[in-house]
Amino acid sequence: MVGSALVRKLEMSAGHCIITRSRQELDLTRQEEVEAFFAHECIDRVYLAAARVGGIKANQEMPADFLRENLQIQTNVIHAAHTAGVGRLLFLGSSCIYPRLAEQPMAEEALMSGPLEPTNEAYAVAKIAGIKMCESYRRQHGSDFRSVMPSNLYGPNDNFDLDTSHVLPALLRKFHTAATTGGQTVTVWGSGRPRREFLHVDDMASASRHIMDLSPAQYWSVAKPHCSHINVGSGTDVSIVELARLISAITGFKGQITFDSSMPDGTARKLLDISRLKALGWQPETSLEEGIAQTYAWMVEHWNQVGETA
Ligand code: GFB
Repeated sequence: MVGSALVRKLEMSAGHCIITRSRQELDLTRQEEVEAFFAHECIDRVYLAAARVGGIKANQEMPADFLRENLQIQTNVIHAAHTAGVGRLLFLGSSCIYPRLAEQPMAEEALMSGPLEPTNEAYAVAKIAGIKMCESYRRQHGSDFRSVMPSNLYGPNDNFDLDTSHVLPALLRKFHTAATTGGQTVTVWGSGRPRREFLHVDDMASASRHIMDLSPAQYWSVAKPHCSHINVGSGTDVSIVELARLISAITGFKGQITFDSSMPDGTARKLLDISRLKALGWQPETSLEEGIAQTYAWMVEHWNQVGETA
């Protein structure tokens, strides 16, 4: 999802050549394959968006996979980029790096100030390691390796598999299915009380490009050597029940919303402090309503491919 949005964004301007590899062509968990790729291509800038990602259920059920694969991918890419002399790298993390009880909105300085949320601790630990790798390569080798921490992302090419997806695509699928098949109820996991901040993936791509293009002096005027990451979010959050009502209205569902209290809530609230991002001159453009309507249209248009997932 993020990779394809980055390519769409980069294709909008000339003057560079975009090099991509599909998962089938290059397995980023294989160190030798990654080293051979960087040795062969002449790469100036790297957007490191590749990761094993998933919603609350997938994170809870497969912590070993989330920890191992993300550590492998980012270690291989960051070190190979350094060895090949890549000029600049942008590592994409996640807002789950912050402590589960972090003060809201969460500033970059909240990193490692308290215990993590258990439902995604493994993934968060991998992402924290990625930030610290970028900082360490800068300290030891002078590498211009930067990090951005997005809030919950959504948009075209999202994962709509109900077992492994995040909440927004899951609810789009559930409400659409009920609305088009005469379903009377839609079940939302947990209490509906947790609050999340959602950002359209095209805004994330735009913010990533903006941060990548800043001069070192501009970036490091805001980023700090031991706290170098920049939060990227929309600046507002909604409760899961508010999100469900919004998606219900957009899909035209007329039935009842019920809650499955046997499913976990996860972090009570995740709202990022985006002061650093604003100081660097970037603002989000897509409202949640517009973004959901656009993603819903995309899902319906690609229903054959979406419907193949569970
Ligand atoms: O998006 P989500 O899976 O992940 O869930 P997190 C957010 C909230 O939505 C939780 C509730 O309180 C879920 O219980 N929810 C309600 C649902 N209905 C559904 C549903 O049908 N599917 C899903 N998936 N959730 C993830 C982390 O946390 O966020 C990752 O596990 C990562 O590590 C990612 O950070 C951005 O926001 O809780």
